[in-house]
Amino acid sequence: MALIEVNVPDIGDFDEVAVIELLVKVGDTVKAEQSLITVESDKASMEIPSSTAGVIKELRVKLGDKVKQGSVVLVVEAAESPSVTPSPLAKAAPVASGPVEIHVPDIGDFKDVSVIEVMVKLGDSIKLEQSLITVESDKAAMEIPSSAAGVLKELKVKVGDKVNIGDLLAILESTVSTTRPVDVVPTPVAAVSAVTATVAATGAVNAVSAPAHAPGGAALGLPHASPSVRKFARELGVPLDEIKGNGPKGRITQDDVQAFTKAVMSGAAQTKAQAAKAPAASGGDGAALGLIPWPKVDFAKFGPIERKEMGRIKKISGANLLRNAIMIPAVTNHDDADITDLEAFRVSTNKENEKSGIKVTMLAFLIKACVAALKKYPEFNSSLDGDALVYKNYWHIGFAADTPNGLMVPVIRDCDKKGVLQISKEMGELAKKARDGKLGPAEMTGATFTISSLGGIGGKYFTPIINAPEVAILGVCKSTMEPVWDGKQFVPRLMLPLSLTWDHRVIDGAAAARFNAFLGQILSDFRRVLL
Ligand code: CAO
Repeated sequence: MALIEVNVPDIGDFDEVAVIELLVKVGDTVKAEQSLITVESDKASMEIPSSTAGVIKELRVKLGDKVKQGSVVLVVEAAESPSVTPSPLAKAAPVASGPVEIHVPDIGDFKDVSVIEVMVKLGDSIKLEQSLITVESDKAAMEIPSSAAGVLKELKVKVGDKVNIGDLLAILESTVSTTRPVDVVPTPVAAVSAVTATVAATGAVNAVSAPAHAPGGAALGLPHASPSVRKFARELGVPLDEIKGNGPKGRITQDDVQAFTKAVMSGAAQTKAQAAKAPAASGGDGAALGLIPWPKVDFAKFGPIERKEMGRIKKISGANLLRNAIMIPAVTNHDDADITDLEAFRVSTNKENEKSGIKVTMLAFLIKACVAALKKYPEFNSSLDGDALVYKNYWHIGFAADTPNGLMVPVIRDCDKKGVLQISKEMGELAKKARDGKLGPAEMTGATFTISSLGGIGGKYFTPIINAPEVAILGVCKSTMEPVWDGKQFVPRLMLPLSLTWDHRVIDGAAAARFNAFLGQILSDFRRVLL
Protein backbone atom coordinates (compact mmCIF):
# COMPACT_ATOMS: atom_id res chain seq x y z
CA MET A 1 0.00 0.00 0.00
CA ALA A 2 1.46 3.30 -1.05
CA LEU A 3 1.26 6.50 0.93
CA ILE A 4 0.08 9.21 -1.42
CA GLU A 5 -0.04 12.94 -0.92
CA VAL A 6 -3.24 14.50 -2.21
CA ASN A 7 -2.65 18.00 -3.53
CA VAL A 8 -4.85 20.95 -4.33
CA PRO A 9 -5.45 20.66 -8.08
CA ASP A 10 -5.48 23.50 -10.57
CA ILE A 11 -8.23 25.76 -9.31
CA GLY A 12 -8.03 28.33 -12.01
CA ASP A 13 -7.00 31.88 -11.28
CA PHE A 14 -7.37 31.50 -7.55
CA ASP A 15 -4.12 32.19 -5.87
CA GLU A 16 -4.46 31.55 -2.18
CA VAL A 17 -7.77 30.36 -0.89
CA ALA A 18 -8.82 29.71 2.71
CA VAL A 19 -9.79 26.29 4.01
CA ILE A 20 -13.25 26.83 5.47
CA GLU A 21 -14.45 23.30 5.99
CA LEU A 22 -12.85 19.92 6.68
CA LEU A 23 -15.13 17.25 5.30
CA VAL A 24 -13.05 14.24 6.41
CA LYS A 25 -10.87 13.18 9.33
CA VAL A 26 -7.89 10.90 9.93
CA GLY A 27 -8.94 7.24 9.71
CA ASP A 28 -11.76 7.91 7.22
CA THR A 29 -11.90 5.74 4.14
CA VAL A 30 -12.36 7.98 1.15
CA LYS A 31 -13.35 7.19 -2.39
CA ALA A 32 -11.67 8.71 -5.39
CA GLU A 33 -13.25 12.08 -6.12
CA GLN A 34 -14.84 12.33 -2.67
CA SER A 35 -14.78 15.92 -1.39
CA LEU A 36 -12.11 16.45 1.26
CA ILE A 37 -12.14 20.13 2.12
CA THR A 38 -13.98 23.28 1.10
CA VAL A 39 -11.93 26.28 0.16
CA GLU A 40 -13.14 29.77 -0.41
CA SER A 41 -11.95 32.97 -1.99
CA ASP A 42 -13.90 36.21 -1.77
CA LYS A 43 -15.74 35.18 -4.93
CA ALA A 44 -16.09 31.46 -4.82
CA SER A 45 -16.22 28.37 -2.72
CA MET A 46 -15.38 24.93 -3.96
CA GLU A 47 -14.87 21.46 -2.66
CA ILE A 48 -11.51 19.83 -3.27
CA PRO A 49 -11.81 16.16 -4.11
CA SER A 50 -9.49 13.27 -3.45
CA SER A 51 -7.50 12.12 -6.42
CA THR A 52 -7.36 8.60 -5.06
CA ALA A 53 -9.21 6.10 -2.89
CA GLY A 54 -7.78 4.94 0.42
CA VAL A 55 -7.58 5.55 4.15
CA ILE A 56 -6.63 9.00 5.42
CA LYS A 57 -3.40 8.78 7.40
CA GLU A 58 -2.60 12.42 7.92
CA LEU A 59 -4.34 15.78 7.51
CA ARG A 60 -1.97 18.48 6.41
CA VAL A 61 -4.39 21.41 6.54
CA LYS A 62 -6.60 22.91 9.18
CA LEU A 63 -9.42 25.45 9.17
CA GLY A 64 -8.23 28.89 8.19
CA ASP A 65 -5.11 27.70 6.34
CA LYS A 66 -4.45 29.26 2.95
CA VAL A 67 -3.83 26.80 0.15
CA LYS A 68 -3.08 27.04 -3.55
CA GLN A 69 -2.47 24.71 -6.42
CA GLY A 70 -0.05 22.00 -5.32
CA SER A 71 -0.54 22.42 -1.54
CA VAL A 72 -0.69 19.04 0.18
CA VAL A 73 -4.13 18.50 1.68
CA LEU A 74 -3.63 15.11 3.26
CA VAL A 75 -1.89 11.78 3.02
CA VAL A 76 -3.80 8.71 1.97
CA GLU A 77 -2.78 5.09 2.16
CA ALA A 78 -3.92 4.02 -1.25
CA ALA A 79 -3.92 0.93 -3.36
CA GLU A 80 -3.90 2.82 -6.59
CA SER A 81 -2.07 5.80 -7.88
CA PRO A 82 -3.76 9.15 -8.30
CA SER A 83 -5.60 9.81 -11.46
CA VAL A 84 -6.22 13.37 -12.39
CA THR A 85 -8.12 14.08 -15.53
CA PRO A 86 -7.64 17.51 -16.93
CA SER A 87 -10.85 19.28 -17.82
CA PRO A 88 -11.52 21.18 -20.99
CA LEU A 89 -10.61 24.81 -21.18
CA ALA A 90 -13.05 27.65 -21.00
CA LYS A 91 -13.88 29.17 -24.31
CA ALA A 92 -13.92 32.80 -25.16
CA ALA A 93 -17.36 34.40 -25.07
CA PRO A 94 -18.80 35.78 -28.27
CA VAL A 95 -18.64 39.40 -29.41
CA ALA A 96 -22.07 40.98 -29.80
CA SER A 97 -23.75 44.07 -31.17
CA GLY A 98 -27.44 45.07 -31.65
CA PRO A 99 -29.80 42.35 -30.37
CA VAL A 100 -27.37 39.92 -28.83
CA GLU A 101 -27.85 36.42 -27.58
CA ILE A 102 -26.25 35.45 -24.29
CA HIS A 103 -25.32 31.79 -24.07
CA VAL A 104 -24.03 29.61 -21.27
CA PRO A 105 -20.24 29.78 -21.52
CA ASP A 106 -17.92 26.87 -21.00
CA ILE A 107 -18.55 25.83 -17.42
CA GLY A 108 -16.16 22.96 -17.39
CA ASP A 109 -17.35 19.41 -17.23
CA PHE A 110 -20.79 20.27 -15.92
CA LYS A 111 -23.80 18.92 -17.71
CA ASP A 112 -27.46 19.67 -16.99
CA VAL A 113 -26.82 22.09 -14.15
CA SER A 114 -29.89 23.55 -12.47
CA VAL A 115 -30.77 27.21 -12.55
CA ILE A 116 -31.30 28.03 -8.88
CA GLU A 117 -31.61 31.77 -9.16
CA VAL A 118 -32.47 34.33 -11.81
CA MET A 119 -30.84 37.58 -10.79
CA VAL A 120 -32.24 39.92 -13.44
CA LYS A 121 -35.62 40.77 -14.89
CA LEU A 122 -36.96 41.99 -18.21
CA GLY A 123 -36.18 45.64 -18.83
CA ASP A 124 -33.08 45.64 -16.60
CA SER A 125 -30.04 47.46 -17.93
CA ILE A 126 -27.38 44.80 -17.83
CA LYS A 127 -23.72 45.64 -17.52
CA LEU A 128 -21.01 43.65 -19.17
CA GLU A 129 -20.14 40.66 -16.99
CA GLN A 130 -23.06 41.30 -14.66
CA SER A 131 -24.27 38.02 -13.21
CA LEU A 132 -27.51 36.87 -14.81
CA ILE A 133 -28.30 33.55 -13.18
CA THR A 134 -26.86 31.16 -10.64
CA VAL A 135 -26.51 27.53 -11.61
CA GLU A 136 -25.70 24.67 -9.35
CA SER A 137 -24.57 21.11 -9.68
CA ASP A 138 -24.40 18.76 -6.71
CA LYS A 139 -20.93 20.05 -5.98
CA ALA A 140 -20.72 23.68 -6.96
CA ALA A 141 -22.73 26.81 -7.52
CA MET A 142 -21.72 29.50 -9.94
CA GLU A 143 -23.02 32.69 -11.42
CA ILE A 144 -23.23 33.05 -15.15
CA PRO A 145 -22.30 36.54 -16.34
CA SER A 146 -23.50 38.48 -19.32
CA SER A 147 -21.11 38.61 -22.25
CA ALA A 148 -22.61 41.92 -23.38
CA ALA A 149 -24.16 45.09 -22.00
CA GLY A 150 -27.66 46.20 -22.90
CA VAL A 151 -31.32 46.07 -21.93
CA LEU A 152 -32.73 42.65 -21.14
CA LYS A 153 -35.40 41.89 -23.75
CA GLU A 154 -35.94 38.16 -23.33
CA LEU A 155 -35.13 35.64 -20.63
CA LYS A 156 -34.91 32.10 -21.92
CA VAL A 157 -34.51 30.30 -18.59
CA LYS A 158 -36.31 30.12 -15.30
CA VAL A 159 -35.53 28.67 -11.88
CA GLY A 160 -35.47 24.89 -12.06
CA ASP A 161 -34.40 24.69 -15.71
CA LYS A 162 -31.34 22.61 -16.57
CA VAL A 163 -28.73 24.26 -18.74
CA ASN A 164 -25.62 23.19 -20.62
CA ILE A 165 -22.80 24.93 -22.36
CA GLY A 166 -24.08 26.90 -25.34
CA ASP A 167 -27.70 27.13 -24.18
CA LEU A 168 -29.40 30.44 -24.92
CA LEU A 169 -29.95 32.35 -21.68
CA ALA A 170 -31.17 35.75 -22.70
CA ILE A 171 -31.44 38.30 -25.45
CA LEU A 172 -30.21 41.82 -24.85
CA GLU A 173 -30.88 44.92 -26.89
CA SER A 174 -27.32 46.02 -27.08
CA THR A 175 -25.50 48.96 -28.63
CA VAL A 176 -22.08 48.78 -30.19
CA SER A 177 -20.78 51.30 -27.68
CA THR A 178 -21.71 49.13 -24.69
CA THR A 179 -20.85 45.80 -26.20
CA ARG A 180 -17.50 44.22 -26.37
CA PRO A 181 -16.18 40.72 -26.21
CA VAL A 182 -16.10 39.32 -22.72
CA ASP A 183 -12.62 39.52 -21.48
CA VAL A 184 -12.13 35.80 -21.25
CA VAL A 185 -8.70 34.37 -21.44
CA PRO A 186 -8.98 30.68 -22.17
CA THR A 187 -8.30 29.60 -18.64
CA PRO A 188 -8.18 26.05 -17.42
CA VAL A 189 -10.97 25.14 -15.09
CA ALA A 190 -9.90 23.34 -11.95
CA ALA A 191 -8.05 20.33 -13.23
CA VAL A 192 -9.84 17.72 -11.29
CA SER A 193 -11.88 14.79 -12.42
CA ALA A 194 -15.08 14.98 -14.40
CA VAL A 195 -17.54 14.85 -11.50
CA THR A 196 -15.62 17.22 -9.31
CA ALA A 197 -16.49 20.77 -8.44
CA THR A 198 -14.91 23.17 -10.81
CA VAL A 199 -14.88 26.89 -11.08
CA ALA A 200 -13.99 28.63 -14.26
CA ALA A 201 -11.63 31.51 -14.17
CA THR A 202 -12.90 34.97 -13.39
CA GLY A 203 -14.47 36.41 -16.49
CA ALA A 204 -15.85 33.16 -17.77
CA VAL A 205 -17.93 32.15 -14.83
CA ASN A 206 -18.21 34.28 -11.76
CA ALA A 207 -18.27 33.51 -8.09
CA VAL A 208 -19.59 30.40 -6.52
CA SER A 209 -22.02 30.94 -3.68
CA ALA A 210 -20.95 34.51 -3.11
CA PRO A 211 -20.34 35.11 0.58
CA ALA A 212 -23.14 37.02 2.26
CA HIS A 213 -20.64 39.33 3.93
CA ALA A 214 -18.98 40.28 0.67
CA PRO A 215 -20.51 43.35 -0.96
CA GLY A 216 -21.64 41.42 -4.01
CA GLY A 217 -23.08 38.59 -2.03
CA ALA A 218 -24.87 40.88 0.36
CA ALA A 219 -26.38 42.87 -2.46
CA LEU A 220 -27.58 39.70 -4.10
CA GLY A 221 -28.76 38.34 -0.77
CA LEU A 222 -27.21 34.96 -1.43
CA PRO A 223 -26.74 32.80 1.63
CA HIS A 224 -23.18 31.94 2.44
CA ALA A 225 -22.91 28.16 2.26
CA SER A 226 -21.06 25.43 0.44
CA PRO A 227 -22.77 23.63 -2.44
CA SER A 228 -23.20 20.47 -0.40
CA VAL A 229 -24.89 22.42 2.40
CA ARG A 230 -27.09 24.18 -0.15
CA LYS A 231 -28.06 20.81 -1.57
CA PHE A 232 -28.74 19.42 1.91
CA ALA A 233 -30.95 22.42 2.75
CA ARG A 234 -32.79 22.13 -0.54
CA GLU A 235 -33.49 18.44 0.02
CA LEU A 236 -35.02 19.28 3.41
CA GLY A 237 -36.92 22.23 1.98
CA VAL A 238 -35.14 24.55 4.41
CA PRO A 239 -34.90 28.23 3.37
CA LEU A 240 -31.15 28.80 3.53
CA ASP A 241 -31.47 32.57 3.63
CA GLU A 242 -33.29 32.33 6.96
CA ILE A 243 -30.49 30.42 8.68
CA LYS A 244 -27.86 32.18 10.75
CA GLY A 245 -24.45 30.80 9.84
CA ASN A 246 -22.14 29.87 12.68
CA GLY A 247 -19.22 28.75 10.54
CA PRO A 248 -16.17 30.81 9.67
CA LYS A 249 -17.14 34.25 8.36
CA GLY A 250 -20.77 33.52 9.19
CA ARG A 251 -20.86 30.58 6.81
CA ILE A 252 -23.90 28.29 7.09
CA THR A 253 -22.80 24.77 7.96
CA GLN A 254 -24.68 21.47 7.85
CA ASP A 255 -25.01 21.71 11.65
CA ASP A 256 -26.72 25.09 11.26
CA VAL A 257 -29.21 23.60 8.80
CA GLN A 258 -29.90 20.69 11.14
CA ALA A 259 -30.32 22.95 14.17
CA PHE A 260 -32.72 25.21 12.25
CA THR A 261 -34.73 22.20 11.08
CA LYS A 262 -34.98 20.85 14.63
CA ALA A 263 -36.10 24.25 15.94
CA VAL A 264 -38.83 24.49 13.30
CA MET A 265 -40.00 20.92 13.91
CA SER A 266 -40.20 21.46 17.67
CA GLY A 267 -42.11 24.71 17.18
CA ALA A 268 -39.29 26.77 18.73
CA ALA A 269 -38.80 28.63 15.43
CA GLN A 270 -40.85 29.47 12.37
CA THR A 271 -39.86 29.91 8.77
CA LYS A 272 -40.92 33.19 7.17
CA ALA A 273 -43.45 31.26 5.09
CA GLN A 274 -44.99 29.78 8.24
CA ALA A 275 -45.08 33.14 9.92
CA ALA A 276 -46.83 34.61 6.90
CA LYS A 277 -49.45 31.89 7.08
CA ALA A 278 -50.02 32.34 10.83
CA PRO A 279 -53.09 34.50 11.17
CA ALA A 280 -52.56 37.86 12.83
CA ALA A 281 -55.34 39.24 15.02
CA SER A 282 -56.47 41.35 12.11
CA GLY A 283 -56.24 38.43 9.72
CA GLY A 284 -53.15 39.80 7.99
CA ASP A 285 -53.89 40.58 4.39
CA GLY A 286 -55.48 37.20 3.64
CA ALA A 287 -52.85 36.47 1.00
CA ALA A 288 -51.95 33.17 2.68
CA LEU A 289 -55.55 32.08 2.06
CA GLY A 290 -55.51 33.23 -1.53
CA LEU A 291 -57.91 36.08 -0.74
CA ILE A 292 -57.97 39.48 -2.34
CA PRO A 293 -56.05 42.09 -0.30
CA TRP A 294 -57.62 43.70 2.74
CA PRO A 295 -58.98 47.14 1.76
CA LYS A 296 -56.54 49.92 2.58
CA VAL A 297 -58.43 53.07 3.40
CA ASP A 298 -57.04 56.41 4.47
CA PHE A 299 -59.73 57.00 7.11
CA ALA A 300 -58.32 60.45 7.91
CA LYS A 301 -59.57 61.56 4.51
CA PHE A 302 -63.14 61.26 5.77
CA GLY A 303 -62.81 62.70 9.26
CA PRO A 304 -60.68 62.90 12.41
CA ILE A 305 -59.26 59.58 13.60
CA GLU A 306 -57.21 58.15 16.46
CA ARG A 307 -55.09 55.03 16.06
CA LYS A 308 -54.47 52.72 19.04
CA GLU A 309 -52.51 49.47 19.05
CA MET A 310 -54.58 46.49 20.22
CA GLY A 311 -53.64 45.01 23.59
CA ARG A 312 -51.73 41.74 23.91
CA ILE A 313 -54.77 39.67 24.96
CA LYS A 314 -56.91 41.00 22.14
CA LYS A 315 -54.18 40.15 19.66
CA ILE A 316 -53.79 36.61 20.99
CA SER A 317 -57.51 35.90 21.26
CA GLY A 318 -58.08 37.52 17.86
CA ALA A 319 -55.61 35.20 16.16
CA ASN A 320 -57.17 32.17 17.89
CA LEU A 321 -60.72 33.21 17.01
CA LEU A 322 -59.75 33.77 13.39
CA ARG A 323 -58.14 30.33 13.10
CA ASN A 324 -61.15 28.67 14.74
CA ALA A 325 -63.64 30.58 12.60
CA ILE A 326 -61.81 29.63 9.42
CA MET A 327 -60.88 26.06 10.18
CA ILE A 328 -63.99 24.70 11.87
CA PRO A 329 -67.09 23.94 9.80
CA ALA A 330 -69.29 25.36 12.52
CA VAL A 331 -73.09 25.38 12.69
CA THR A 332 -75.23 27.09 15.33
CA ASN A 333 -78.59 25.81 16.63
CA HIS A 334 -80.81 28.23 18.52
CA ASP A 335 -83.37 27.13 21.10
CA ASP A 336 -85.19 28.42 24.17
CA ALA A 337 -85.28 26.87 27.61
CA ASP A 338 -88.01 27.52 30.14
CA ILE A 339 -86.17 28.58 33.32
CA THR A 340 -89.15 29.98 35.20
CA ASP A 341 -88.93 27.49 38.07
CA LEU A 342 -85.13 27.42 38.08
CA GLU A 343 -84.88 31.19 38.37
CA ALA A 344 -87.39 31.16 41.24
CA PHE A 345 -85.29 28.49 42.95
CA ARG A 346 -82.09 30.48 42.33
CA VAL A 347 -83.59 33.66 43.82
CA SER A 348 -84.85 31.84 46.92
CA THR A 349 -81.52 30.02 47.35
CA ASN A 350 -79.71 33.32 47.23
CA LYS A 351 -82.06 34.75 49.83
CA GLU A 352 -81.44 31.78 52.09
CA ASN A 353 -77.66 32.00 51.55
CA GLU A 354 -77.43 35.76 51.81
CA LYS A 355 -75.11 35.54 54.79
CA SER A 356 -72.72 33.07 53.11
CA GLY A 357 -71.58 35.77 50.68
CA ILE A 358 -71.88 33.32 47.78
CA LYS A 359 -74.30 34.37 45.06
CA VAL A 360 -75.65 31.50 43.01
CA THR A 361 -75.64 32.49 39.35
CA MET A 362 -77.68 31.20 36.45
CA LEU A 363 -74.40 30.34 34.78
CA ALA A 364 -73.52 27.90 37.56
CA PHE A 365 -76.81 26.05 36.94
CA LEU A 366 -76.07 26.09 33.24
CA ILE A 367 -72.68 24.52 33.86
CA LYS A 368 -74.23 21.67 35.83
CA ALA A 369 -76.91 21.21 33.19
CA CYS A 370 -74.25 21.14 30.45
CA VAL A 371 -72.22 18.49 32.28
CA ALA A 372 -75.33 16.28 32.34
CA ALA A 373 -75.85 16.85 28.60
CA LEU A 374 -72.16 16.26 27.83
CA LYS A 375 -72.32 12.95 29.70
CA LYS A 376 -75.38 11.92 27.70
CA TYR A 377 -73.80 13.06 24.39
CA PRO A 378 -70.06 12.40 24.88
CA GLU A 379 -68.97 13.56 21.41
CA PHE A 380 -69.68 17.13 22.61
CA ASN A 381 -66.94 16.56 25.22
CA SER A 382 -64.41 15.26 22.69
CA SER A 383 -61.63 16.68 20.51
CA LEU A 384 -60.42 15.84 17.03
CA ASP A 385 -56.92 14.39 16.78
CA GLY A 386 -56.17 13.68 13.14
CA ASP A 387 -58.73 11.12 12.08
CA ALA A 388 -59.47 10.06 15.67
CA LEU A 389 -61.82 11.47 18.29
CA VAL A 390 -60.50 11.84 21.82
CA TYR A 391 -63.32 11.38 24.35
CA LYS A 392 -62.50 12.99 27.69
CA ASN A 393 -63.68 11.42 30.90
CA TYR A 394 -63.44 14.67 32.79
CA TRP A 395 -65.68 17.70 32.56
CA HIS A 396 -63.78 20.97 32.83
CA ILE A 397 -65.98 23.86 31.73
CA GLY A 398 -64.63 27.16 30.43
CA PHE A 399 -66.67 30.35 30.66
CA ALA A 400 -66.10 33.49 28.64
CA ALA A 401 -65.34 36.48 30.83
CA ASP A 402 -65.47 40.03 29.62
CA THR A 403 -62.44 41.89 31.04
CA PRO A 404 -61.01 45.37 30.49
CA ASN A 405 -58.14 43.71 28.59
CA GLY A 406 -60.41 41.65 26.36
CA LEU A 407 -62.06 38.26 26.29
CA MET A 408 -60.66 35.56 28.60
CA VAL A 409 -61.85 32.02 29.26
CA PRO A 410 -61.19 30.79 32.83
CA VAL A 411 -61.78 27.08 33.39
CA ILE A 412 -63.63 25.43 36.27
CA ARG A 413 -62.27 21.92 36.72
CA ASP A 414 -64.20 18.75 37.50
CA CYS A 415 -67.63 20.37 37.36
CA ASP A 416 -69.21 16.90 37.57
CA LYS A 417 -67.89 16.59 41.12
CA LYS A 418 -68.89 20.05 42.31
CA GLY A 419 -72.20 21.49 43.46
CA VAL A 420 -73.79 24.68 42.13
CA LEU A 421 -72.65 26.63 45.21
CA GLN A 422 -69.04 25.57 44.80
CA ILE A 423 -69.15 26.33 41.06
CA SER A 424 -70.65 29.77 41.75
CA LYS A 425 -67.91 30.49 44.26
CA GLU A 426 -65.09 29.43 41.94
CA MET A 427 -66.65 31.32 39.04
CA GLY A 428 -66.75 34.53 41.08
CA GLU A 429 -63.10 34.11 42.06
CA LEU A 430 -61.92 33.27 38.54
CA ALA A 431 -63.96 36.09 36.97
CA LYS A 432 -62.36 38.56 39.42
CA LYS A 433 -58.89 37.22 38.67
CA ALA A 434 -59.61 37.53 34.94
CA ARG A 435 -60.72 41.14 35.31
CA ASP A 436 -57.64 41.91 37.43
CA GLY A 437 -55.39 40.28 34.83
CA LYS A 438 -54.20 37.72 37.37
CA LEU A 439 -55.26 34.43 35.77
CA GLY A 440 -52.46 31.88 35.51
CA PRO A 441 -52.05 29.66 32.42
CA ALA A 442 -53.30 26.61 34.37
CA GLU A 443 -56.57 28.45 35.05
CA MET A 444 -57.20 28.97 31.34
CA THR A 445 -56.37 25.54 29.93
CA GLY A 446 -57.88 22.08 29.81
CA ALA A 447 -61.52 23.00 29.14
CA THR A 448 -63.64 20.35 27.45
CA PHE A 449 -66.59 22.65 26.67
CA THR A 450 -67.19 26.39 26.97
CA ILE A 451 -70.18 28.57 27.84
CA SER A 452 -70.35 32.18 26.75
CA SER A 453 -73.03 34.05 28.65
CA LEU A 454 -74.25 37.46 27.64
CA GLY A 455 -77.28 37.03 29.90
CA GLY A 456 -76.26 39.83 32.23
CA ILE A 457 -76.00 42.21 29.29
CA GLY A 458 -78.76 41.48 26.81
CA GLY A 459 -79.47 40.25 23.32
CA LYS A 460 -81.48 37.36 21.97
CA TYR A 461 -79.21 34.90 20.15
CA PHE A 462 -75.68 34.95 18.79
CA THR A 463 -73.23 32.60 17.11
CA PRO A 464 -70.29 31.92 19.44
CA ILE A 465 -67.01 30.68 17.95
CA ILE A 466 -65.79 27.28 19.12
CA ASN A 467 -62.76 27.37 21.40
CA ALA A 468 -60.54 24.79 19.63
CA PRO A 469 -59.70 22.01 20.24
CA GLU A 470 -63.14 21.79 21.83
CA VAL A 471 -65.93 20.82 19.44
CA ALA A 472 -68.86 22.84 20.80
CA ILE A 473 -69.73 26.00 22.70
CA LEU A 474 -72.97 27.19 24.26
CA GLY A 475 -73.97 30.83 23.92
CA VAL A 476 -76.56 32.14 26.38
CA CYS A 477 -78.48 35.40 26.17
CA LYS A 478 -80.82 37.34 28.41
CA SER A 479 -83.90 35.52 29.61
CA THR A 480 -87.21 37.27 29.05
CA MET A 481 -90.79 36.69 30.05
CA GLU A 482 -92.70 35.40 27.06
CA PRO A 483 -96.21 34.12 26.41
CA VAL A 484 -95.94 30.37 25.95
CA TRP A 485 -98.86 28.20 24.76
CA ASP A 486 -99.41 25.37 27.25
CA GLY A 487 -101.98 23.55 25.09
CA LYS A 488 -104.91 25.50 26.44
CA GLN A 489 -103.72 29.03 26.90
CA PHE A 490 -100.76 31.39 26.76
CA VAL A 491 -98.93 31.52 30.04
CA PRO A 492 -96.03 33.84 31.02
CA ARG A 493 -92.77 31.87 31.17
CA LEU A 494 -89.18 32.99 31.66
CA MET A 495 -87.42 31.83 28.51
CA LEU A 496 -83.66 31.56 28.17
CA PRO A 497 -82.23 31.82 24.63
CA LEU A 498 -79.57 29.19 23.91
CA SER A 499 -77.20 29.15 20.93
CA LEU A 500 -75.18 25.98 20.50
CA THR A 501 -72.31 26.12 17.98
CA TRP A 502 -70.86 22.73 17.02
CA ASP A 503 -68.16 21.30 14.79
CA HIS A 504 -69.89 19.53 11.91
CA ARG A 505 -66.89 17.23 11.44
CA VAL A 506 -67.70 15.66 14.79
CA ILE A 507 -71.34 16.38 15.48
CA ASP A 508 -74.46 16.04 13.31
CA GLY A 509 -77.37 18.47 13.28
CA ALA A 510 -79.70 15.91 14.84
CA ALA A 511 -77.31 15.34 17.75
CA ALA A 512 -77.06 19.10 18.26
CA ALA A 513 -80.85 19.46 18.31
CA ARG A 514 -81.09 16.59 20.82
CA PHE A 515 -78.37 18.17 22.99
CA ASN A 516 -80.27 21.48 23.10
CA ALA A 517 -83.59 19.76 23.74
CA PHE A 518 -82.09 17.75 26.59
CA LEU A 519 -80.50 20.88 28.02
CA GLY A 520 -83.90 22.61 27.86
CA GLN A 521 -85.54 19.71 29.72
CA ILE A 522 -82.98 19.86 32.50
CA LEU A 523 -83.22 23.61 32.86
CA SER A 524 -87.00 23.46 33.02
CA ASP A 525 -86.87 20.73 35.66
CA PHE A 526 -83.49 20.59 37.33
CA ARG A 527 -84.31 17.36 39.17
CA ARG A 528 -83.42 15.61 35.92
CA VAL A 529 -79.74 16.34 36.63
CA LEU A 530 -79.98 13.66 39.29
CA LEU A 531 -81.24 11.02 36.88
N1 CAO B 1 -80.76 36.24 31.74
C1 CAO B 1 -81.15 37.27 32.49
N2 CAO B 1 -80.38 37.79 33.45
C2 CAO B 1 -79.17 37.25 33.63
C3 CAO B 1 -78.71 36.16 32.90
C4 CAO B 1 -79.58 35.65 31.90
N3 CAO B 1 -79.22 34.63 31.12
N4 CAO B 1 -77.49 35.84 33.31
C5 CAO B 1 -77.19 36.70 34.28
N5 CAO B 1 -78.17 37.54 34.47
C6 CAO B 1 -78.25 38.59 35.45
C7 CAO B 1 -77.74 38.13 36.76
O1 CAO B 1 -78.75 37.46 37.48
C8 CAO B 1 -77.31 39.39 37.37
O2 CAO B 1 -78.44 40.06 37.87
P1 CAO B 1 -78.51 40.59 39.37
O3 CAO B 1 -77.32 41.49 39.50
O4 CAO B 1 -79.80 41.24 39.42
O5 CAO B 1 -78.39 39.38 40.20
C9 CAO B 1 -76.79 40.21 36.22
O6 CAO B 1 -77.37 39.62 35.06
C10 CAO B 1 -75.31 40.22 36.06
O7 CAO B 1 -74.79 38.91 36.01
P2 CAO B 1 -73.24 38.73 35.89
O8 CAO B 1 -72.84 39.00 34.50
O9 CAO B 1 -72.54 39.44 36.95
O10 CAO B 1 -73.01 37.22 36.24
P3 CAO B 1 -73.05 36.01 35.29
O11 CAO B 1 -72.88 34.83 36.14
O12 CAO B 1 -74.20 36.00 34.41
O13 CAO B 1 -71.74 36.17 34.35
C11 CAO B 1 -69.55 36.40 33.67
C12 CAO B 1 -70.44 36.14 34.83
C13 CAO B 1 -68.11 36.41 34.12
C14 CAO B 1 -69.78 35.33 32.64
C15 CAO B 1 -69.94 37.77 33.08
O14 CAO B 1 -69.61 38.78 34.00
C16 CAO B 1 -69.30 38.08 31.79
O15 CAO B 1 -68.12 38.45 31.69
N6 CAO B 1 -70.10 37.94 30.71
C17 CAO B 1 -69.64 38.29 29.38
C18 CAO B 1 -69.19 37.05 28.62
C19 CAO B 1 -68.83 37.43 27.22
O16 CAO B 1 -68.21 38.44 26.97
N7 CAO B 1 -69.25 36.58 26.28
C20 CAO B 1 -69.08 36.87 24.90
C21 CAO B 1 -67.97 36.06 24.38
S1 CAO B 1 -67.90 36.15 22.68
O17 CAO B 1 -67.34 37.59 22.47
